[in-house]
Amino acid sequence: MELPRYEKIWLITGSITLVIFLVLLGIMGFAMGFNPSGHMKTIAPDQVGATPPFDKPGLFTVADKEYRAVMQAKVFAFLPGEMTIPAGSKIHFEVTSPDVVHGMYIAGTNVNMMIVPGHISEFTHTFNKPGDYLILCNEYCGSGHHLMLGRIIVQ
Ligand SMILES: [Cu+2]
Repeated sequence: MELPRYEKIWLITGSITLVIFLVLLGIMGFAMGFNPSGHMKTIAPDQVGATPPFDKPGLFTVADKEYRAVMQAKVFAFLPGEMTIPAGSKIHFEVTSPDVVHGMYIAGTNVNMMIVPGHISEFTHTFNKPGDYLILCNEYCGSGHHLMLGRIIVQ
């Protein structure tokens, strides 16, 4: 069957675009480590304050230069709001929300999670460069959304 010229051009352009998209998706997923942050772990949102480990949010040492950050994203703060680690440290983040949907984006990194009530979001990141890393909520969560900030100080 002979296809009209413009239809051929359209099909070839579409196929090439699809291949480019899939290659980029593969590079982002496998080489750059971009992954969905949800690990399908759930928690009762109204029981977050009474459910370990979220009843005691904080930064816990796992090994040398390896930490576990148990965090709550709530209106309108991150708990803990400030963490200090040495450069080259790896942090395993475990974050949940007791109220509404929040975001957790750490500026200058690829840490960018949606924090959904009832779910535990997890992500691991290694902070190689010393500096002051800003944690931002990037899901509009209410009137104090713009005040919802945190800090990670890498020394
Ligand atoms: Cu917010």
